[in-house]
Formats: sequence, structure tokens, C-alpha cells
Amino acid sequence: MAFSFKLKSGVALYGAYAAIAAAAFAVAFAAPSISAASAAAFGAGPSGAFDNLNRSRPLAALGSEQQCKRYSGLPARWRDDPQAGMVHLHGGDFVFGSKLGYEDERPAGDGKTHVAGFWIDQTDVTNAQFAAFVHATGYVSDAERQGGAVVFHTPTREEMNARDLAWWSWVKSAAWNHPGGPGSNLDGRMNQPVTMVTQADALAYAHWLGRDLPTEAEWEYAGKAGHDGADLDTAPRDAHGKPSANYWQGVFPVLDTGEDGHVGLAPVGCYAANDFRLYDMIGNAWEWTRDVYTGPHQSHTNGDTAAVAPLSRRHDTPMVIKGGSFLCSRDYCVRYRAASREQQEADLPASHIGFRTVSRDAS
Ligand SMILES: [Ca+2]
Repeated sequence: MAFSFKLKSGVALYGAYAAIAAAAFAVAFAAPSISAASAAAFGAGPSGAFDNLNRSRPLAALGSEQQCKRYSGLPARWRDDPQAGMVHLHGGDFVFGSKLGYEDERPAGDGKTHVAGFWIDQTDVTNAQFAAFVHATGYVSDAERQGGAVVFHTPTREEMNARDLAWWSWVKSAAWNHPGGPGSNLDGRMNQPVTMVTQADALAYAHWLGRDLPTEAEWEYAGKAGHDGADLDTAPRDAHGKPSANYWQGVFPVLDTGEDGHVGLAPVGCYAANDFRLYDMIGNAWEWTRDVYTGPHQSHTNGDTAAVAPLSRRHDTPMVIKGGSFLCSRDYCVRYRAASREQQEADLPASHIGFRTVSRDAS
């Protein structure tokens, strides 16, 4: 079932989606993937690069629905500890990329890549954290400057028949703090990932804390957490077959069953951490890296958000984003794996993209 298809025309698509829905569910339920169990066989386990510097540090009390709902969005010792909310990873070698996914994920040579040690946020940067940054600095985000952002909504039948990419809209005045446009606010969302931020917005936040964005290699080293990458057909599910991340169960873009407990963005840390104690490396919101996208260009997962942006907008450099989002399904995207990658123009804010920060060891 792992394929992504490109829409040529909206005509009669709604019917087509309905027709394949049953088949998609049959596959989803008949063959639940047990990635956690099989991944354990590869070995690094919870030790590995998660090193002694994390001893006696306050780690986030997250990993379940009850815990993420209670979370304020600000980590322990926020602003008192330069590494608040972070864990330290020892440097090491890993296989960067995967032969099991899309063409643009293939490792260069044997893929063996070294990364030096670094600190990394346990969660995506939250709205609460970004709000603190804006409050302290008066920062105006790119979406506010540009007058809007690309926002997802579940399209109606009429919308699907009326235009391509009916699930994406350029919403005037949408921004990180007005996720639905004018009149919308962040009530009840302070513990969710900040989204509708460009790469420059993400870097501005990171620099404010003396940090940086991860390189793609650093992000993937952290995301794989000592394991090999999952194959293309392996959706994130735990040993009991339950979704272990916030992605899309059902038929994109018309029916999200919310089997994982969330339709749309979730608070950070609702699902179990990976073996490096990092939350939501897969699903929820895509994450900016600092790297330019290279390699074979693939058709956009979930449809090209640049297609709905104003024509006057200049096209900026495509950068690598990682981890997939709440919109990745088995029938569209299938990029809920650590090796998978996507390109996003650096200055294009969208409602499915956020980030986390790193702080590298002195070399
Ligand atoms: Ca979901």
C-alpha cells in the first residue's frame, strides 16, 4: 500500500477516495507493524549515545496522553539552565540514509557517517517557548511579514471537486500565534509544536538561546536512536499494534480516523520517547534542519504547499525537513520514518512544520 500518487484533477476524486478507504483499512488492521519490537533486535537500546551527562538532569515527564495534556509547554528550569529541555548525545557513527525508503533517502556509499556530540531538545519547540521568545525580543515572524501562511484543512467533497490541493489554502493573516487566521488564537495550544514558522524564524529562536538547528545528519542520528531505519511499509506502531506517533490513519486528505488519539496537531510528548528520550521525532510536525535539500527531487508529500502561496512570492532555497507530520498516511506521504526527507522552501510557513534546536559540543 505504500505509494504516493499525484493528483491531476479533482474531478470525482472524493468517490475514488471513498472506494479505496475500505482497502486501506483492511491493510492497516490486518498487518499492524511492530516496529518497536523488531527495532529492538538491532541493538543499541536505551544506552548508546544517550550518555552520562544526562544523569541528574531533569528529563521531561512526558510520553503519555495524560502527561502531554498536563504539560505547560515550558521545560523544567526554562531560562535558568542553558540546556533546559535538552538531552546530550554522545557523538558516534551511524548509517545516514536508508535503502528501504524512497530514492532520495539512499545512503551515499555505505552511508557510514560521523556526528560529534550535541545537546538536542527532547520535544519540538512549543508555542509556549516561541511565545516567550517573542515576548523577550519583539520578534516578528515571516508569516506576519508576508501576511499569511499555508494552512491545512480537511476538504469537503465540493472543495475536492473544485480544485487541486483543496486541503491546502493560503490563509491571510495566519501565523504561529493565529493558526486559523484572524480571530484565532493559541488557547489550549501552548503545549503544541509551534508551526507556521520559516527556517529563518526557527534560526532566530535558536540563536536567541545560543543554539542552532540540527544538520540533517544530526537530526537523523537522533531520530534513529541507535536503530536501523524502518522500511517504507512500516507505519509507526507499538508492539501491541497501536499507533506510536501522531500521523494520519485513514484516507488522506478526507478521512482521518484519529486512531492515534489526535486529528491535527497534538501536544508534544503524547507518545513514548525513542531510545534517546526524544519525543515526536516521527509525526506531529515536520522539523526544519539547517541543510539545503539535495538528491533526487520527489513529488511533494501531501502536495506542494508552494502551489497555493501568492504568485508574487519569490521562490526560496529548498531546505531539508525531517520526521513527517500529522498528515503522513499510508496512502500519501509515507514519510513517518527517521530516514525520510522532504524539501520545503526556506521562507514558506506552513501548518505542518515546526522545529527543535541543538547545541553542539565545543570541538
Ligand atoms: Ca493523527
